[in-house]
Amino acid sequence: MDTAEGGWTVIQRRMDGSVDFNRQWEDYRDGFGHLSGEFWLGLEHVHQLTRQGGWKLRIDFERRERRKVFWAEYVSFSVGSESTNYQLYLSGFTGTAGNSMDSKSYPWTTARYMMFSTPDRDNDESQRKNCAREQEGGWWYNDCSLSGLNQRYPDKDVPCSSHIYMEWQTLTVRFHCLNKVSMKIKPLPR
Ligand SMILES: [Ca+2]
Repeated sequence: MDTAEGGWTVIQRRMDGSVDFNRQWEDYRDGFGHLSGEFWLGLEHVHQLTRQGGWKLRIDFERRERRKVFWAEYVSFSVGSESTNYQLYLSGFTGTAGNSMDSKSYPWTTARYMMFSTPDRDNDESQRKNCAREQEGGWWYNDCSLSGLNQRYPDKDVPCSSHIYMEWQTLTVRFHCLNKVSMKIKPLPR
C-alpha cells in the first residue's frame, strides 16, 4: 500500500467502476473491494490506525477530460470510533483540487465533524434528505456535501450532470467527471 513517496496507506481507490460502492453500514465499517483494484479499506480499520498520533490525508484525482490530475491534502485527519458513527476530524487544506471537504464558502456542506452515513444509516445533518441514499454511497454527509468520493462511478460518455456520480465539486462543477480517485493517509513526523 506504499506509494513512491513511501509511508502511505491507501484507504480508498476508484479507477474503473468495477466495484459497487452503494453499500450498507456493515460494509463501510468492515471494508470491501479488492486491494489491487477498487476498494474501501473500512472505517474501523481507519479508526484504529488514526486513533493515536497525528495523521494526514491526501487525495489524488484524475479528471476524465484530458486525464488532468489534481491533489488535496489535509494536514490533520482522524476518524472516531463506531460509537461516534466514525465522526471525521479534518483540517488544514492544501492542494490544487479545491477544498470540497471543508468549504469555507458553503459551511453547511463541510464534512468536518460529520458522522458517517450510509443508505441504511442516516447520520447526516439534513432533516429532509437521506443524503447517502439519494447520492448512492457512504460519506461524511452534512446537508449534504460538495464531496462524495464513494458515489457512482461515471457512466461512459455521459456528462456528470448529476450529484449521484463521484463528486468533488471544485473539480466536477460544469459536468466534469472524475476518472480516478485515491485516498491515502500517513502518520505525521513526531
Ligand atoms: Ca437526513
